[in-house]
Amino acid sequence: MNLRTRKTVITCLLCMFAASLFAQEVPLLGNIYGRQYQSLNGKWNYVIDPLENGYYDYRLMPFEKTGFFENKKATSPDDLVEYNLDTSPIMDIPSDWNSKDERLYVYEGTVWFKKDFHVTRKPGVRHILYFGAINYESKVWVNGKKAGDHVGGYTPFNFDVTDLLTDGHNFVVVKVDNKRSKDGVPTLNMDWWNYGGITRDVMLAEVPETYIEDYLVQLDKNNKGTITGWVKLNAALEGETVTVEIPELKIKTQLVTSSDGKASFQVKAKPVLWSPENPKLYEVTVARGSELLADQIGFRTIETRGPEVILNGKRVFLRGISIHEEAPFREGRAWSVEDARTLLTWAKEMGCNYVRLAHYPHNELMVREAEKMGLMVWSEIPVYWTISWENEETYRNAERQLHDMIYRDRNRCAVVIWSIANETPHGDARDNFLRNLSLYARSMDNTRLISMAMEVTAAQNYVNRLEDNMNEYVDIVSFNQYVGWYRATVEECKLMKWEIPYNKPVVISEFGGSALQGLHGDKTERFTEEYQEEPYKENLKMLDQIEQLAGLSPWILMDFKSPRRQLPNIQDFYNRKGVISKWGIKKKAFYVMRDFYQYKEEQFR
Ligand code: GCB
Repeated sequence: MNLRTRKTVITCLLCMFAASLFAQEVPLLGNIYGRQYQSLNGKWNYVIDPLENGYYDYRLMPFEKTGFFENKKATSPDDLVEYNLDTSPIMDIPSDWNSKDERLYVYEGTVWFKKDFHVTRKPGVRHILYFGAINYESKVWVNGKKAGDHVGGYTPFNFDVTDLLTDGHNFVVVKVDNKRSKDGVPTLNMDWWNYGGITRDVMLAEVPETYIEDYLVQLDKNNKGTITGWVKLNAALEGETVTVEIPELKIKTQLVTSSDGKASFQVKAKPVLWSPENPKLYEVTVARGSELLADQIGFRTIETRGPEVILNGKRVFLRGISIHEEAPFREGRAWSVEDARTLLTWAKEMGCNYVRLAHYPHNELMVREAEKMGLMVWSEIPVYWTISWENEETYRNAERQLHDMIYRDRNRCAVVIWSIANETPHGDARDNFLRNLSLYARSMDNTRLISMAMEVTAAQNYVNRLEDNMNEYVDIVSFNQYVGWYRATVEECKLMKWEIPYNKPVVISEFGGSALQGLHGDKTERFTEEYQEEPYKENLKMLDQIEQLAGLSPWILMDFKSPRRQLPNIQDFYNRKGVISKWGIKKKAFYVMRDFYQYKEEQFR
């Protein structure tokens, strides 16, 4: 063993020793669904704790040893224990609590969750507790001992809990707090429901002591005849052999890790390229010893050329629609494959080849389904409206969410755009914040396009001019605009001129209007389907005049819950800008979009 190898082995042993003493957050496991895991979805007990009495004592000092995380039981009739997680009500996880318990409909605060589970301990096996997402802040204990904390409601995280587990019965307790805060990401104010809870899958993964932490397999950005990527182990071990196989392309390549535990590769290949017309995915396996990860991966290139978006070397029009992670046919958050399929099938029926997943990273299954169905994806972080631009902690939080979004989905060829913000106010502090985010995104992934939803909220003498210092830092110029709904009249659409002084593709990230599905009347009567149809018709004519127009994602596929939307009998806490109702009924505007996309498809054929 040479000196360098010896040094890395020692570092590694020290890391393993440290890890064996306590639980810790570890880098996210790539491809969680391709691993060996036990699902911890299902029945969890919960306790509503508005005063956080399970966490703080009466002097508001956090409990160190006692607290609801202890999951204590009275052991004698005179024992005083003022909670009982076992006999508390039960909630199905994943879910948002707002739609599960009337008392929690508009609740913002702490809820405790507890789940019992069984583990068979085996030598050489580590256990990683993985949460797809918890909104917004969470603290996790296993068998009464701290596993870790997390902030941010829409990205996954995981802890190595091996040394907290016992052979046989175990329990996990999670304190979830969805209180909004000024310095949070998102901040206090937003136009969607602040669903609280453990909103995505929970898994306990089993990995060997040294395991494949993550990998990347993609088409070379500059060479369609080459597949490139890397495999990374959790330990900085040199000389380890890993294998990447793509049987259908007759690729089997053995790699050897360097001292950082990473091995890169490049192989010649001529894959059938993934596209909306042919969303071809290849079976890919990444293996080391007995550990094998299976994935389905597609290959494509995406770039811009002047005002054009180019997919696999060919100009494409992004026929899109915006979507919130809101469940179809029931109240609450969407989280399952079925939810994803329903929403995305509607988008396909409209003629889409692209979806804008707003305003935060959606669950991984949604992105995977979009990929299978041939839908390109815009993925976004909740840097929304007016967040605390000058606060460093807020920046770190946003950057962490951006990192985790890219990290989770960088093997998904369907994702073509990373969006760093939505409708943010101009100013130096904001420019600085977003510039840093954009540079960070590019440093993590230079194979995709970067954008953000800018805005145009006024016109002078009917001239709408988009000016934003962030132009330099995006590949696609996107903006939201609501002519005919929030400003000007539908008739004025005809008079509007658009000046976008940038030689880049323009994608209109939002436009639209509201209608209560089934409410009919004159086209001058707000909230009727006829009224909603008009801005759609007129905006499409108006926007199609924009020279650099390369795509659209009107607002929005389906009605969604929002506390901002108060109008009784019309809104009832729903933003009604959906072109489909919550119950799957299409409004008139849906068909306007479908016709337009038919025309665009023909135009770009
Ligand atoms: C917007 C926002 C979106 C809102 C929408 C609306 O510009 O980006 O989050 O829901 O307008 O309905 O007002």
